[in-house]
Amino acid sequence: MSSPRDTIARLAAAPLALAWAASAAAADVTLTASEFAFEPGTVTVEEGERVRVVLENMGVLAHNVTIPALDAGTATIQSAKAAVVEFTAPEPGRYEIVCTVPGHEEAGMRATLRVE
Ligand SMILES: [Cu+2]
Repeated sequence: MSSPRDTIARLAAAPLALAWAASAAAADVTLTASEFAFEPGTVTVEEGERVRVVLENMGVLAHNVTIPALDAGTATIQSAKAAVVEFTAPEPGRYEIVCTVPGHEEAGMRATLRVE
């Protein structure tokens, strides 16, 4: 059972908790892979934001998501599987997203990470 005093303490702490949540921005992005493309072709996030990219492999071949400039990427996953890569958005600019399975980038598996 919580006493009225506990309730008052919780209410007093609430604005602080909300402020913290607002400053700890995070972006959830889903990228689908197929032969041979990523959808969407551009992902936009904000500098300093924690980014969580979920790769869904909708193709028949194995694919991955790799951001070479950030040294970040998912494992290479089979058809109908999903994988996650998390990173902190770097300074504003455009960063290449590719699939590193041989031949796939050349065939069109490229996207752009835009950091604002
Ligand atoms: Cu691929």
